[in-house]
Amino acid sequence: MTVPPLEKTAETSAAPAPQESRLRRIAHLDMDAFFASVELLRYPQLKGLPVVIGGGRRKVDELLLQGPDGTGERERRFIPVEDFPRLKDYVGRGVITTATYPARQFGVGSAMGMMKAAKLCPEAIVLPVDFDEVRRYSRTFKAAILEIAPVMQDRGVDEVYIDFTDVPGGQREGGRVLARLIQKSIFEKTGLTCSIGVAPNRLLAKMASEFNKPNGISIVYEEDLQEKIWPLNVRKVNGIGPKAGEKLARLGIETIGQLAAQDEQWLIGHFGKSTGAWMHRVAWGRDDSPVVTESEPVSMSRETTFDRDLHAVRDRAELSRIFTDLCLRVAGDLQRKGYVARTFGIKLRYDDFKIATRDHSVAFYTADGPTIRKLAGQCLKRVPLDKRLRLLGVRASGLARVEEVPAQGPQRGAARGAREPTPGDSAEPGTTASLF
Ligand code: DCP
Ligand code: MG
Repeated sequence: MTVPPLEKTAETSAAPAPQESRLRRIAHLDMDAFFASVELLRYPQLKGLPVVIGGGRRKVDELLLQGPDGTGERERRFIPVEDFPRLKDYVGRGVITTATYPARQFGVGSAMGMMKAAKLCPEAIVLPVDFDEVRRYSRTFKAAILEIAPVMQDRGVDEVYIDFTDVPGGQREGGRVLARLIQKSIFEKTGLTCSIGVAPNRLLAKMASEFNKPNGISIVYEEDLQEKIWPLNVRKVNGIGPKAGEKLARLGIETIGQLAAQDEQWLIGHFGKSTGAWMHRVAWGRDDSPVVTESEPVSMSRETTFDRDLHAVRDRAELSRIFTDLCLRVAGDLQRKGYVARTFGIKLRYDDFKIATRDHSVAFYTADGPTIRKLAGQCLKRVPLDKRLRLLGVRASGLARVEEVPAQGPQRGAARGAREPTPGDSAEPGTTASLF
């Protein structure tokens, strides 16, 4: 029997409501204590204990596997808790990358010096990060989301935005039903928990995902602005950093509500046209930015504006330290995100606001900090360094995913890079610096 066309028409009109009548529902998902949780999968005996991730890449794994007498192989999950290294025994200048929630109860957390943390929680177990493992889980949890909701924006190793608006179930209970499904699927595939905030836009979703951490869901509607968002500190707005936060505090503005109460023109007067207007918008919970399904990044960079202008000769030591730090940060970003690069460059802004950039490509890929320092350092020889500097930046481009290029020893790479002739090396005699 054939279906008459009329019935088809009837079916169409009974289809789900058109897009316009749906609420925009955007989720922000953030993994809980991510690097630490990944370690707990490997060492389940540490569950519920204070654990911090930090310190250099030590051979903790091998030491643990061998046991105290250095002989024999031990299975990871049977290694006694007493054998793990403790914070109280740590000596060095390392900082904590993240901490499990039991460790956070002692006041220990991200970016805290390990020796300082040891005073707060001496018995906390210390493990180094395993970037390969972290990346593997990062890919797995994102793949689990994409099976359920196709519009996902990657925001780094442990967080994503997801557009729930047109996903089946995305509107039910304001997004809670779909959020639960995603949490369940991620847990089944990885054994890891995450927290999800669902809101009318990315701005509010990002704040909401923190409300019920760990393993929580929180749903925010437009009408919740006053009750749930306005009491928060302005620093909870993604984009208001320490400097803007301090300036707002000096102006007597601590909460988002206080920010919303300010006249837009007054904010523009203090922060400039675009930032002032943006602050006013975000304080009122407005954000139209779409969830963009991104392609691969083309470059990764770090830059810093100095507190005071620095001179290449007189402030050489300080500049050199900052430059090295930027290179190591770029290396860290590449490693964390699973990339290697073969073009490295620098950016300088002089005290007259003129900008100079140089870059340098080599025949091998690397994400090694000292190698990047050497290669970017060569670019410095090709820029004038007689004026004071306001800003210094380091950029890596020509990226490839680490698993897509053959393994190469960074030392060999560095040596080759250093020997490569670079056009323009002879420019600006007298102002070139082997300084850095
Ligand atoms: N990370 C880092 N350096 C920092 C902060 C974080 O390398 N200064 C790493 C370690 C974290 C991961 O990034 O595990 C994700 O950062 P989050 O801020 O999301 O922190 P966590 O996932 O660890 O904890 P939370 O449960 O608060 O999200
Ligand atoms: Mg997280």
